Amino acid sequence: MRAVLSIGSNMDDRVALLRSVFDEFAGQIVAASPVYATPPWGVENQDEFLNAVLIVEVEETPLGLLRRGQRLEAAAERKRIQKWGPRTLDVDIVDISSFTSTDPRLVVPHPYARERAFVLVPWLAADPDATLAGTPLDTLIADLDPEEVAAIRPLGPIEEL
Ligand code: A4P
Ligand code: MG
Repeated sequence: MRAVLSIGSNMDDRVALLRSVFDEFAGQIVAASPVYATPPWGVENQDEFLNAVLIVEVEETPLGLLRRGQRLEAAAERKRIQKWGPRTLDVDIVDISSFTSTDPRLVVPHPYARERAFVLVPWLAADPDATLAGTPLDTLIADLDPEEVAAIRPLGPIEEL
């Protein structure tokens, strides 16, 4: 099963926390975006995020993959204090090939993906041919606020940070 993961951090050692996800999926990563610095979305009065997108090929079920991400969040001592608020590590499943779900435990495609430059811009970098529910990513990005898109700033590949 091929899945698109969006990972983000705006607390503690952000690069090390993102790296923990790259390490977890080592050998299963089909493509990865650079790491981007991104302004906080949703709740704006919090620190800048680092974000990246990984495309992984894994054996487990979608819920198994969700649990794997949640184990990484737990290892990062992630606390759920505020929706869209500060976090050490967030691992979201953005999309899974040939799979959709409206189960609240796992909504796929991720309901906010199409509104989030911090997801779409890295995803396009990782996979220029990607589509979300049939729409090419560059079309979705063209519908976003250009200032929001311009604020997504590439820092470089995780190996170089
Ligand atoms: N869940 C359902 N669908 C999914 C899915 N596709 N992937 C459930 C992952 N989880 C999914 O998530 C709450 C529940 O969603 C989980 O129990 C899971 O079963 P959570 O991560 O505990 O809650 P949350 O993160 O506080 O809320 P939410 O709405 O998931 O926040 P988001 O959407 O993750 O947004 N700004 C920038 N620049 N960069 C960011 O990375 N991230 C957020 C968090 C806000 N602003 C940001 C960023
Ligand atoms: Mg989340």
